[in-house]
Amino acid sequence: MNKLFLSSLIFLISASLSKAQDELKLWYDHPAENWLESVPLGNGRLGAMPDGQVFTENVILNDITLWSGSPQDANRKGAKEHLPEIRKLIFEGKNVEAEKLVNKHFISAGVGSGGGDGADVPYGSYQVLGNLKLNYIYAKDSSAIQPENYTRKLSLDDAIATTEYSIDGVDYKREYFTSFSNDVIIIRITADKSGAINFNLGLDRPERFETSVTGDELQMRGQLNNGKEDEEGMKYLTRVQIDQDGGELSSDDKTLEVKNANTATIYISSATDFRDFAFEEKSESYLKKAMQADYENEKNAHIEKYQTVFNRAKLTLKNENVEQAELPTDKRLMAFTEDTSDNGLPVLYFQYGRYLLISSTRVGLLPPNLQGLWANTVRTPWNGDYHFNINYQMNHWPLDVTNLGMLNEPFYTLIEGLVEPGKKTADVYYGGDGWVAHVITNVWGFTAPGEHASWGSTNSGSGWLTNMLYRHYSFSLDDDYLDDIYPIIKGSAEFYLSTLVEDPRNNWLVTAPSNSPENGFKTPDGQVAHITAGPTIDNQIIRKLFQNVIKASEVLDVDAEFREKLAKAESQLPPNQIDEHGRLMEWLYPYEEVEPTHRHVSPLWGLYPGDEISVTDTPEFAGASKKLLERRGDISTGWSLAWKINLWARLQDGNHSFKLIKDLLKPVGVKAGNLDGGGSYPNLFDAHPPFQIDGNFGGTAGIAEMLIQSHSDIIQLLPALPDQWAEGEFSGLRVRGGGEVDAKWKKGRMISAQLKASMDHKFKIYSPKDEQGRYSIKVSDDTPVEYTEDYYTISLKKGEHITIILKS
Ligand code: FUC
Repeated sequence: MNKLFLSSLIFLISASLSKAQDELKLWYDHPAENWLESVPLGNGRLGAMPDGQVFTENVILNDITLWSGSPQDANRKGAKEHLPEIRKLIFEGKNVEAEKLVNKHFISAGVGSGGGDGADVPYGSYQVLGNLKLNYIYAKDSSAIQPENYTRKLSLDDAIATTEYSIDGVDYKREYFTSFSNDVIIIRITADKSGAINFNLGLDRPERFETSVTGDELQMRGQLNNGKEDEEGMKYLTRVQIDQDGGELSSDDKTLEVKNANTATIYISSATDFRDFAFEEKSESYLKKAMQADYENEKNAHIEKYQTVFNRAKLTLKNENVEQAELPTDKRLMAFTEDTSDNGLPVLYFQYGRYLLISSTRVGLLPPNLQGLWANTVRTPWNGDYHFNINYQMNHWPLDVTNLGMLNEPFYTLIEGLVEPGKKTADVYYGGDGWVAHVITNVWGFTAPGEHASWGSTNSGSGWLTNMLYRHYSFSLDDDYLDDIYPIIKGSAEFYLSTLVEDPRNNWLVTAPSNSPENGFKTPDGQVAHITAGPTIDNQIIRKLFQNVIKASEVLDVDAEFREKLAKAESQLPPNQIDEHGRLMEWLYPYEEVEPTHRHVSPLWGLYPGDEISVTDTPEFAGASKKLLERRGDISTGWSLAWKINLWARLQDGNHSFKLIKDLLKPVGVKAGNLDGGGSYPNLFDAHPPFQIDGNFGGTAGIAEMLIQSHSDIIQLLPALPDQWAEGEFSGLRVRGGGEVDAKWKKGRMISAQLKASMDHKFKIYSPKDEQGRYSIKVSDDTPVEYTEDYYTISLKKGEHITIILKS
């Protein structure tokens, strides 16, 4: 194919695809009738979800740091004295008896997470900050007028929401954003007739608040329950001021009122004393600075900051179903169940995941919790905490591949904060070295096991976390970062090295007690147990951890002796095993599962997010993984569907991944007449149910995984492209080794791709022999390219790039 022809082809494709790319928005033709119909805004600290009602609007406000509870020592004293007995019972096959002992002596002290309802116990809960309640007043009584031309929108291009309608001959517009510039929430109300804006507003929350007006400022302040006797927990202060043009501003002791204004801009500033004693001053200075800035300047600064991050990755799929793509988002979601040819919807979902990640975490602060930073109650499901048996990790799956690597910092900082408390937990329960975290944590550094053996004893949580810390290094190759994480990942490896025990049947080194996240099995005598030794996921995680620490110590040239110990122990870890049905085994022994379709697909960790099982290198285990995945079935909770998108992508079955995208996009909610089962709410929040943001992030990662893979340091382009996505393009997807890839494809075949190196690295690109000649590599200079055994290998220096084109 000649060059000229190729570039005109690429131009034509880009032109035909660009229309769909303009449409990155969620929109509705009616106000939100419940929380899950309203759109989320967030600047990584503050969140806002306006319902867009015409007469009485509620804007739900959030602050990612707002937690009840307090630090506590939840380690159960004397736990390790029971360890030998627990282990003995496990190895004698008396799992039920072992589980009883775990429940008695080896769970957290106190009430742990309060059964997931821990708002008033020391564990605490992430809580809604409050409600901004607005009453809009029009010239005529609400019973006499009806709004027309109503639209409500969230633009992902500029992170701004709008509500527009006409009423009684006046066009109104509200513009909302959580500013990435001056860290406040801003709502601007305009009308096309002067003096037409009339409203009053107040603030409240379900409990623990006082409101007052000082001068022109409405304040809400309070103190949450720390779960201890004095109940003196976290303090917060929210301030609201209005900047108006024309008309009058007045107040009583609880509300602000605007009459006959031409425009009104509402500024909401809020802060808590989480790690910050000067929070009252801070909330004041944020407010002042934002109000001093010109509105348009503030908005533009917000857009610019947001776009610098958001625009780093783009995706377009050719979409011929324009009619469906133009439907309001709730109807579009419904229509997708019947007709999946609206390729713009998965693209929107992909970019929405990136938007949500950018909006729910910030460098220097906290990572997204179970609901990102959007909660509407003081008792958030599962306390809106950080779960380590899938959820917290899944929240960060799209981070590197979709070019948001800078948001790894809060993920890292939370883990770093677990090291000191985790050392105590390691000692009190296991007499172990290093540090450990189990299944849950809060912002107070909780590392003890959960309060029930059936779910709370998984102790590979910290291993999984540290593997993700290393994964970020694989993408960035930033040695300073490796230096920072090394003590953390080493400490995690030290824990397992010091606490693994020999399984008497095979002399393998195993964790005990532990469990395969939340799944139970039948013991040979027909009883149900969870507690076991060496579940497959633990073995895979620890194997990877030891390998990572070995590699890191080599790069950093430290700890040669420790490296040897790790290598020796690694060789004694249990291998993956296949049962008589040809399925990958979940436990060390071929137990029968209690719930064959259990949502956790833990033994497949080695396939994704791990990489020890792959179609190319370990086809036998890939086949056994597939059999297990088939046994689990597709339908499950939101995050489980999302995990399976990634798993099928690793099995290189794009059509099956696509089928799971359809499942993840199944409408859930009051109007869909469906409140059960995984899927998506009208605002495209993931339904576990209830709302849990992990599925959004896992789905985004899954779409990326279908388009590009780089596990085991091998780049695979379009490894799991479904038939439905025959034509498209992406840019800015990242691969391990510090590379960034742009690609275009047509008729399911890649026509051109570019790999840019952001670090010096030897890249390997998979191009199987039977299709040899399918790609030729055109290099920007004379860099040599090797082709051996299915792979192109090419060394690039930082800043260099290569073009990969379809060979004629
Ligand atoms: C894990 C899962 C549940 C839920 C909870 C928040 O424990 O097993 O399904 O997602 O986290």
